[in-house]
Amino acid sequence: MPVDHSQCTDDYARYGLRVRGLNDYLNRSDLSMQTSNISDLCQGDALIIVDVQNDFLPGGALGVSQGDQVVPLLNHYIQYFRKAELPVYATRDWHPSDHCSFTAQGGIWPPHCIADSEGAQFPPGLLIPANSLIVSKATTRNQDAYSGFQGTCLAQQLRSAGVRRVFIGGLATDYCVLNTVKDALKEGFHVVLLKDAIRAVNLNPGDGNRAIQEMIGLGAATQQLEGLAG
Ligand code: VGL
Ligand code: ZN
Repeated sequence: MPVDHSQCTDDYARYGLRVRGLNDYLNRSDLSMQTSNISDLCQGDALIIVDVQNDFLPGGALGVSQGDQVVPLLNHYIQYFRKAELPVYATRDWHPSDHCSFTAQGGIWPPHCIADSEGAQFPPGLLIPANSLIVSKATTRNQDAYSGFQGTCLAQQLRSAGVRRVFIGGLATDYCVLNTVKDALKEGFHVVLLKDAIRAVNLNPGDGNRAIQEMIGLGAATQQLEGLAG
């Protein structure tokens, strides 16, 4: 059921809580959030960090160009969610060594994000809060999953935590971010794509930009830390 987020402020007022939005925090720093009717964080919001793992960073087994640049941006977003005491979720690709998506098994990818390997770890510079929920996906040989919702309990966990709107960033724009955003929308969540905190594989030139347009076309809002409207 669609949720009207204009109610968020009222909820806070009703429970006598201070409304603490992204803009409050940003006003205290030199960053500015684009003007948006959804720029204030409120109860029911969650951050989902998608597949920011060593193998997807430059030099990794499936390195995404400039993939490392999302890390400091995501750390900023994490800080806002932490200060607002809102939940943070992190998905990770977590494959067996003979996973069907690997070229040796007829898939299209080099071996990557093998469970427990160094390449599957989150980079040490990514400051994932200790109480974050980690969602492992594509953990069995015969199934791939680009979406953090596929074959996981993510939707259920978000719902039981009262989450209605998810802010999504990470890697890669044209695969796991795209499919996680699409499933989040299908599951009835409002979605804000963190446009500055995503990077694309771009197997075909323009894949990343097409993915962004597709997500927006399906109903995702966008937000970024700096600059003009995204
Ligand atoms: C991904 C390719 C293969 C991703 C995962 O996280 O976007 N891409 N497996
Ligand atoms: Zn994978």
